[in-house]
Amino acid sequence: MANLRKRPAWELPERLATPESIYSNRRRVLAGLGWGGVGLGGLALGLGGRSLAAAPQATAPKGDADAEPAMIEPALGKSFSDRFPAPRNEAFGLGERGLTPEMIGSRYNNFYEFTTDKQGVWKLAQGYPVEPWTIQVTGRVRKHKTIGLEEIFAFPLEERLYRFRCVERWAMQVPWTGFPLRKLIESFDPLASAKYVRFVSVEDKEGLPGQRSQPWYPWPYFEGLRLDEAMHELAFVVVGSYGHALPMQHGAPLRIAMPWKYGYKSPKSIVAIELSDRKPATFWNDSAPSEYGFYSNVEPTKPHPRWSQAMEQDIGTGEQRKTLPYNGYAEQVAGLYNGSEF
Ligand SMILES: Nc1nc2c(c(=O)[nH]1)N[C@H]1C(S)=C(S)[C@@H](COP(=O)(O)O)O[C@H]1N2
Ligand SMILES: [Mo]
Repeated sequence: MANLRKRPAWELPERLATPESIYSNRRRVLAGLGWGGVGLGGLALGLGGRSLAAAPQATAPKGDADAEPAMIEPALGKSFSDRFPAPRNEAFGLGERGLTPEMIGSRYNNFYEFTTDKQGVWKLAQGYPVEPWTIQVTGRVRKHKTIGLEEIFAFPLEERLYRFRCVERWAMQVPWTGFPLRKLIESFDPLASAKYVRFVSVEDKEGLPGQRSQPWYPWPYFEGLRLDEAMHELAFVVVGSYGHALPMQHGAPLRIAMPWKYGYKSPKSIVAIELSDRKPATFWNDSAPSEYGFYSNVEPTKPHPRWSQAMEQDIGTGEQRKTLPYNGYAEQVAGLYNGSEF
């Protein structure tokens, strides 16, 4: 696709390339210190530390991917491939920022169902079966139902360029393909008592090695949004990236993108959606409540207990830059909040 700036893969700065799993261990999790970010804990972001862009490059991973840059394979294979590429909605742009090269963003993932090693997710995720796939819709809706991929792909698709910001302070810019979450929720005919939406990701102890090897986590992954957040124009159901259906590592066959929130608010590989009158619990808030709130809007002045959120690093360019309130979407979403949300 013409919009892609191709670059050699594996340009990740050394520190970013350090697998988080080296630092995290079971005891830390159980102690409530949580996950993530630990691998970046040594960064002197914004403190006069040397520029990571200039830091020695990561040792190129050995083996197949390095020798022979792999295609980014849609988990659906050829299924629904006729829906791509979808027309781009120019209302959602990146300003002066460029897109992150696909080979970087799709080789550096958080998907704990496979592994906590960000560079290992894509390999373990290859070939994970996503057909057939069903989504159970329950709760405060008039239309309880089970939907499949035919229903999901019946929504008209569009491409949007979105910023993405992980709480671990890495950031990227991705062309997602999908449709507004509002359209999906409206199709369930929610009752007036529906105030929140809850998502559940796939559970599969046999097929997902990270669910087997990390039994201390409250699998399956679950997330939630206030209904007005979920109905906001920016809340997006994602079925594709870079002009094709999603590769597994990005959460095929469908995931959510909430670009003004930290990345963990965008659940992957969703199998259930529930509309509720009560605020749902979330995977990371349950695991480490002092570190991960329910709202989790990107906010540079609210430090994470273990690190400042003032700065972020672009995984494509290595650039360190100031974190923007609501990840740059303040104009669109600040009105949803009164400032007390955590
Ligand atoms: N089911 C599930 N969804 C998930 C996660 C996960 O581990 N499991 N990780 C979250 C986190 S912390 C981030 S930063 C993003 C990463 O998305 P990406 O790998 O597609 O960039 O997915 C989010 N959604
Ligand atoms: Mo994240």
